[in-house]
Amino acid sequence: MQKVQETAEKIRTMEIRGAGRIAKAAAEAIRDYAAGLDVTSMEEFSAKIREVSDFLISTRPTAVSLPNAVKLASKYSSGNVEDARQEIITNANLFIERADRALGKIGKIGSRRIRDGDVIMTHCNSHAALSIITTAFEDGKNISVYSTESRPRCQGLLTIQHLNDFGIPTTLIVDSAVRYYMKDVDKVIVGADAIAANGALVNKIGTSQLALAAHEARKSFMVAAETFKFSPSTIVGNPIEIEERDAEEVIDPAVLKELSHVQVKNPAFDFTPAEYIDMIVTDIGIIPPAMAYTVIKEHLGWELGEI
Ligand code: RUB
Repeated sequence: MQKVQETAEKIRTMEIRGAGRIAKAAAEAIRDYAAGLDVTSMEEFSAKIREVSDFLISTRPTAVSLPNAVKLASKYSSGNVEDARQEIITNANLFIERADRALGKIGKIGSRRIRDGDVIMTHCNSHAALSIITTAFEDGKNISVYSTESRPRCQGLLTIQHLNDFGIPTTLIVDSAVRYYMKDVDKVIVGADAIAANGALVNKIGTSQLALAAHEARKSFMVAAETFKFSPSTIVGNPIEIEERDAEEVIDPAVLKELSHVQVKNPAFDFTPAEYIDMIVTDIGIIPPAMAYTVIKEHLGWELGEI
């Protein structure tokens, strides 16, 4: 349980962050927990796996990759503890391998949509979006990037470091400069924390501003998302919860304490409606947002009765 608690803490404090990394860390934690679980009955085994799954899922509510990873990794059919344990180890490893391969596939598929000379704007720090950008660059395309700062946690600083390591010409801008620079951009590429069944995107707060500005300027808006970022429960209308984080990420608590009429809101993510999204680059190909339901049903393997 100690490793599970450590992983949960790292996800909560964002030492492990980004929907894809969170999902892989959760699968690893379930796998290692199952491997070391000392129980005498199948009932106890099932109860403990369920308890740990629920605990991990509660760490960051918006990243749908987390429940998807936990569900796929902790799947077993055997009624015998040793066989069920083995099934979980195999399924978790399979999930982690697929997640790693998915990033490469998204890079390959998405980079075909990047033209030589393209100027790309990105937001926050998405490994999937960066996979497309760096693959295009490694294919010899002469591209450059505008990266937002992504307040309050400034994940944009991770993005510019990554792009700099590849030698990709990059401009860092503050979040409020998105519309100002959109005229200089050819396309926007962002990642996803979740994709709803209706094709709406949930991603870092401010993503919908990029989408609106891109729409206004008639620039293409591309989302990079592994299939495990699609949210099955949205099929039946369940909303995706937006994580509200601490005020101290935005303002020094000592300063805030003196401002008795002020409150701080700090939502970590926002919604971008499907109508602003031109394409979603997944590991199984490029889809229009309207095809999100098909991905959930046919590629994630969720049936309506399960939700
Ligand atoms: C990260 C974020 C990323 C998505 C996709 O938010 O919004 O765009 O998670 O990332 P946070 P990836 O920093 O709050 O976790 O493509 O790496 O899964």
